[in-house]
Amino acid sequence: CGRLNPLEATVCSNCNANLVKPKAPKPGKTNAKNGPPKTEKEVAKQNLIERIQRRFAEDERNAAVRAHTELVFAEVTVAPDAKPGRREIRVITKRGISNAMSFYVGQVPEVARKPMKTARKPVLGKEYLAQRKRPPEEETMRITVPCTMNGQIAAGEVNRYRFPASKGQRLLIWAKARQLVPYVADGVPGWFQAVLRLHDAKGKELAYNDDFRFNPDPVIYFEVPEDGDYVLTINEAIFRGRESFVYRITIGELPFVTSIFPLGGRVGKPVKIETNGWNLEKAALTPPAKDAKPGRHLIAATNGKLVSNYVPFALDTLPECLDKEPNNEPSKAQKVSLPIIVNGRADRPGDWDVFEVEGKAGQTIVAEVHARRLGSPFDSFVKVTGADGKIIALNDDHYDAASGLNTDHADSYLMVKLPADGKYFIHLGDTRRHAGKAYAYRLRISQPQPDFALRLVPSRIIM
Ligand SMILES: [Ca+2]
Ligand SMILES: [Ca+2]
Repeated sequence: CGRLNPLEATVCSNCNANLVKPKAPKPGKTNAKNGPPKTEKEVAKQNLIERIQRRFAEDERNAAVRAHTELVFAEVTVAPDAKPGRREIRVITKRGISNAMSFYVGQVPEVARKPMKTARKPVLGKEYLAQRKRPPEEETMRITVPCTMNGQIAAGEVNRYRFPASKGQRLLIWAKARQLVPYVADGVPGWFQAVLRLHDAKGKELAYNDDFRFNPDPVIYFEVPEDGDYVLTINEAIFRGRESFVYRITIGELPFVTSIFPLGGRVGKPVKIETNGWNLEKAALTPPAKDAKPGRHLIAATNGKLVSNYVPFALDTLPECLDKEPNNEPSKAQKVSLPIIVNGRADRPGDWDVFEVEGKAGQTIVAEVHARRLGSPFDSFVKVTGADGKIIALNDDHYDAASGLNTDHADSYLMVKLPADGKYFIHLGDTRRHAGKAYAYRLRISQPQPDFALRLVPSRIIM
């Protein structure tokens, strides 16, 4: 039936067929039939075969999901000068190309837990049978900071990491979980909803994070209050678990950008970017290259060899300006001429930014916000009023099929045909009336800009 069984098995665990025991050569020895390996390449090949055979022999897979019963092992060598960041891995076979999986090149020493061997099918009322029986010595792993920890979460499991830290250390603890496997088809929610907790040596909880803003992957910034041992734990929010619930947590005094302002600029024009975040004193943000094209670019701050998280930065071709207070009502509106992109932010709770434009009867104008799509927590709400104060158009959220992992379509878009010549006011605020340094936006007010984008779903086709 093609099922992979342990080497010592005599009967297939799937179809009960008798199995012929493979004659696996012992490590370091060779099969007499083939003779001794002659070249370095042949030795390497034989070692690889032995490693693969051991891997399969050790695997006792009885996965709850059929997709997890087929295995591919890949060996990856990271070049010493490889830039930290995300790569894509796909499996190419005669039958086609697989979907892409994320693989990250890290920048600090790494540790990995033993892979999960079994996740027996949960049965209603007997979920405990699906829980992995991890040996006690595997529950807590000792690490030294900085470190990137790789692991997997089984049902009901909590993984612990114990490390010594010194007073005054400013630790960034940053988990990747949903970023690694964004969608699990039969999960609700359809991803590993990771939760981080930090405890002192006596077990007192010192820090906790479930989501970082609207991103389900948690981030903790922790200033170490005294020398001692600390324990970091990771678990699933409702203690679900399975093979695909993999994580990477990085801990260290690493730079991390929490927000930038403005969120973008005009192609070819220099722009001064304000950067907020953690461990950024000696870090410098690298803006897009001078000849970068319009679009969304990912930029990061670097501190020596250490690279922060990447944040989006938009480049557009239209003229730009900054939001100028006071502009909270039509009588104090900021006058702008079209087309324009306004870079602004909600400075204080309840802030409104109002912009005045001169319109012509029959003219069509568009007001579009880029905020959430550029990593801002700002949840925009836009309305257009005439000189008489009457609302002629409004929008809270606009669906954007190109918005990727972001399922919270908080950015606004509206298109309105002006009824008469005269003044019009575009009002912009945060739906929840929140404010702060991070609550930045880019508001485009312009004529419609017809365009199209072609997208292919799914990301692979097997003929
Ligand atoms: Ca304002
Ligand atoms: Ca909104």
